[in-house]
Amino acid sequence: MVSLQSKWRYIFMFLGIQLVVMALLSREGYQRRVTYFIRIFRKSDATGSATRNHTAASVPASDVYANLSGLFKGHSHKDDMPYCPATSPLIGGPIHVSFPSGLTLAEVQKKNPLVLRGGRYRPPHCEARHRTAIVIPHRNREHHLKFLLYYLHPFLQRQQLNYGIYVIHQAGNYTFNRAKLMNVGFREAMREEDWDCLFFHDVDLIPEDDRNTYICDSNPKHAAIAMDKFGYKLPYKMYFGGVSALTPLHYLKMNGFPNNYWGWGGEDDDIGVRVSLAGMYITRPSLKVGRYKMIKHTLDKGNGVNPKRFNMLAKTRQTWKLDGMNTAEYEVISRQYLPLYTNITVNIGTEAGLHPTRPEPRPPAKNLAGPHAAEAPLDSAKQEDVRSDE
Ligand code: UDH
Ligand code: MN
Repeated sequence: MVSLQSKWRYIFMFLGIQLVVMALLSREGYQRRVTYFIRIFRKSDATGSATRNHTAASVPASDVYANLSGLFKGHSHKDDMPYCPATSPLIGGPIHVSFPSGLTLAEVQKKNPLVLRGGRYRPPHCEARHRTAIVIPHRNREHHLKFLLYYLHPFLQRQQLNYGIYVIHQAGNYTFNRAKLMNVGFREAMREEDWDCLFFHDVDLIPEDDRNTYICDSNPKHAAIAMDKFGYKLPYKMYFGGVSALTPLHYLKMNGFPNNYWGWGGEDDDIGVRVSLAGMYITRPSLKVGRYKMIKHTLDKGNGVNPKRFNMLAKTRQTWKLDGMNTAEYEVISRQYLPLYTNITVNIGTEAGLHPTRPEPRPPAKNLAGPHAAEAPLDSAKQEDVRSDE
């Protein structure tokens, strides 16, 4: 038989426990706790479907042009506009990416009426907080470029950036050199505008989430950390390939990228090593947002695997100050301000220099020699200054 006294004791204990539970719940925010528990059940459901269709967030992937139609009304850019909000209200998260066969550049142009000549854009209703240049190394990938432009323009507009797209096209058929083209892109983009961030961007990588903001961090950023071809995760810890973002200061601090990696492979690892040799470190967005789809392709003609890459990589510590932005020699062949991007076609020469097959020029006749006639035609920066672009 339970006595009356111990009955009361149980009742008080029960009430006491209830009070403690209620106090705990209200201290942490009752609502948050309840939603947390509800989310536990939802979470298992969301991750289940994510592994099935490769979409990380529970938010459904949207059309990259959704959210933008409101911008087209009254779109004159004025000088006295307020700054854009710190987080763009146009950002929507996961983006649906597919590659329809009939797409044309004219259609991409029509979908992007606010993009100006040369692929430049500023938000129509506010002053952008960030100025970002996209630098794309390119040769014979027009098909990929078309898709990248289709997705990248609205992606950047959703982020309310002041941006410009530069395609650096390697002239001729000699072995491709991705990193040297980036050096060209850096110098040629900075020549035009005081960009505060440069995104070095493979032509075949399409971002799948617009929360992956194309602005720079305090250290060099590797943006393409979760590609479909690597199962949406980093292939190895030091990987720095695909898409990376550096401020002009970061870029110069590490003497830019190497010029001597001809052919496929190694240059991205060299760049990663340069970051740490220059006393910086690599930052990354979360795996959830740093997601990219790579347009399927095989190794290009003219970009065979570079057999010297491992030997070269072993020497980066000795070479990074001797080879890079300070020694990048090239000649701009043309600069075209196209409707969706600025195309810079460039001669980057070969391992043997800019004009390896051209016979030695004869010394100029005395009375014809101008101020630059005696200069070797190698220093492209000087040549560029002389020819002054349109
Ligand atoms: N690129 C060109 N033209 C070329 C070579 C390279 O534009 O001829 C540029 C382009 O921006 C490309 C980037 O350089 O995205 C990197 O080259 P890549 O795409 O060939 O490099 P990736 O690591 O190649 O993607 C992987 C080899 C593919 C073999 C897969 C076989 N299943
Ligand atoms: Mn590729």
